[in-house]
Amino acid sequence: MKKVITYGTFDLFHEGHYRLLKRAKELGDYLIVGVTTENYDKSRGKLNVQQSLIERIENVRKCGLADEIIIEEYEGQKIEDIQKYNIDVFAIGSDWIGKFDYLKNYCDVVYLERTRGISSTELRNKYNGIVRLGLVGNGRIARRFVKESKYVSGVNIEGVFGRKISSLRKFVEENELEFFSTNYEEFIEKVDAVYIATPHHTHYQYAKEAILRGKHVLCEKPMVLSVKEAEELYILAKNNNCVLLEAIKTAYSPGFIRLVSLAKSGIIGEIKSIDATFTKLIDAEHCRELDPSQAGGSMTELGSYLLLAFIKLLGRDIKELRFYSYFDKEKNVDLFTKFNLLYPGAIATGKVGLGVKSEGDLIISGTKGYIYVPSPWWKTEYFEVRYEDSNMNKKYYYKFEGDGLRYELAEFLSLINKQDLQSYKLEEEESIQIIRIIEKFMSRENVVYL
Ligand code: C2G
Repeated sequence: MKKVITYGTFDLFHEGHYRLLKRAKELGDYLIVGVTTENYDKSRGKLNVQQSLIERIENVRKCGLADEIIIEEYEGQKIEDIQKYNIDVFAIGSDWIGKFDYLKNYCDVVYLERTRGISSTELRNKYNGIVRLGLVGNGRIARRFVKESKYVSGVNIEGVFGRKISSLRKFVEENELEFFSTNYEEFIEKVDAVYIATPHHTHYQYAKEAILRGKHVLCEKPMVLSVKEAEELYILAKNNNCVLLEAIKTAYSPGFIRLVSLAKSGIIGEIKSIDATFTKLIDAEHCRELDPSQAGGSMTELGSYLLLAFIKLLGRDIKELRFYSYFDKEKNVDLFTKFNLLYPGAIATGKVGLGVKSEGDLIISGTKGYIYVPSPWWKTEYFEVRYEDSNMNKKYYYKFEGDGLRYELAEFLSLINKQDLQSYKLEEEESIQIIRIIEKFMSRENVVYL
């Protein structure tokens, strides 16, 4: 008897799951399905799983394809199961290609092509709670986003919108999507929500058109480049019952959320000063990050992360603002900017650079002690609370999974599911204030030239 095994979360059981199990079963005579526990999913960084283990097991049982159902509880279990159950074939979807090659020492490993779209109405009626998402833009970040999305339950990336057919075609093949389109209206009709990852200056138009057609929008930072546009979009989103979320990934990561609550709990006394740095040396001549016609520059590219930390920790009441910048004079883009935000009773200093390198850490100084977050603080994972008496120091660790895009996606989906238009992790007013400061910089108001 040929025995096949496969594993999965099987949350919100759908046609993709069914087709996978059917083809897995056809590879042998007896199919064992491993369903993941909540703890195991947590440990592998899978977010937004909506059904309980019992419900998910029931989903698999009801489909009638499994001869036996087991529970996957820990890392390394697959090897043990394969030996214990005398397995001949391990099967899994092609979104995991390569990942399970190590099992070839124990049995055959088969990657079955994943089911791409769930957009046809026939299938659609059967789905519950799965958001069909479209990507606006097919650059580096969109690619990373697709990879991260497999760690978030309840979403299927259906298609991509862009301008160049040849690169769109390649993107769709490489990322196993259902479709691409160069026509925004047509693209928008096929999805429930969009992730906008195009150059900054194009966000506004894409977001607006999506919202006007009732689609939820997750938009890369800076969402837009002026307060007027931001306010307009947030109002439009509300009127159209759409979630509009700015994708500053740090804001949604567990480590950063804990850091903010801890710092504000008084553990270091009153916060008097914050220093944050984020630099990323860019050497390519013709890259978007340094292109003035695409709103490039250190502040527009990286400023949102620092401003998020300052506003989360010290609030929106900024009394004075000054930027000190080193510009590429020909291009009129800032290669480095140091800026001060003066608050009543506190000061925040940020440094961003695309042409200057520095240590990317964050220090929150208080009247009783300080918090040190080592580089890369924007992927907040580890930090220390330090005091004069070092015996009192404390260390904190929260895993930051992957490159963090899964956190913003999980928050976005959870808002859609709860029909909640506002995230406490990044409130509308906070997002607008971040954009206000970037806009001030772009107007060159309060800029001192180095
Ligand atoms: N799948 C598919 N098509 C989809 C969605 C999922 O073929 N549109 C496949 C996946 O590739 C996987 C199975 O269905 O083989 C279960 O998917 P999930 O429930 O998302 O579980 P997953 O996170 O892929 O579990 O130990 C767990 C496994 O390593 C993977």
